[in-house]
Amino acid sequence: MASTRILLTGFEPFDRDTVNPSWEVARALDGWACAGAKVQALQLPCVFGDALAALDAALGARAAPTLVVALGLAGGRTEVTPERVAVNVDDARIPDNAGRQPVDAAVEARGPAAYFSTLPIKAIVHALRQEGVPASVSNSAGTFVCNHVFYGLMHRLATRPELARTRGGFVHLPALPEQAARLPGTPSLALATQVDALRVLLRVALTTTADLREQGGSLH
Ligand code: PCA
Repeated sequence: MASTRILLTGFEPFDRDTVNPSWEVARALDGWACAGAKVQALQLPCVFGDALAALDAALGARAAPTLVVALGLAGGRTEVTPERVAVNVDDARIPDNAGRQPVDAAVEARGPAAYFSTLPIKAIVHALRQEGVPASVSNSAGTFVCNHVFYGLMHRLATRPELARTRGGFVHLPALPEQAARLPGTPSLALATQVDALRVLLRVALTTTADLREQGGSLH
């Protein structure tokens, strides 16, 4: 019997698209059990503020989750990319799904400039590559709704006593082949591969206590 929960979030489609791999992956894993924990999938609106309200409702609804992994699409990326750092800024190049387009606003007015992921991002990348899945550490989650949710999540884990033992982070995913078919030249990864990647990622996140020390930086 799985006694703890993993909250796995994905986003609704945005920017006039009809599908978002992050939600397709999350919902495919709803109910999946791993290392004594069971996945609860949650869809977040791609809307500044509302996305964090939906996250709050799920965090508070039951006992604290062991692990929270938020997923999002990074169109143009070729790999599964665990994010290293969330920054305290909303700066939207395009409107969100409610037409909001904040510029240089803080995610949390009194929050620190940034938070690091508490997922073992190096061990995750290592394990994914060993499974034959392209993966790299990403050093920027951007400044749109994904970074907003990542920062908001890490702020909650850092400041709410009941979430002190919950690990969390954010992972950007490449587009799906059907999206690449509509936008030729876009890199993509099949849904089944992305779902398998998340199974590996969640297992590593639940079973790794100290992260690997392995190069994951970039020059720009
Ligand atoms: N990707 C966007 C927001 C929702 C999503 O899936 C981002 O990277 O901010």
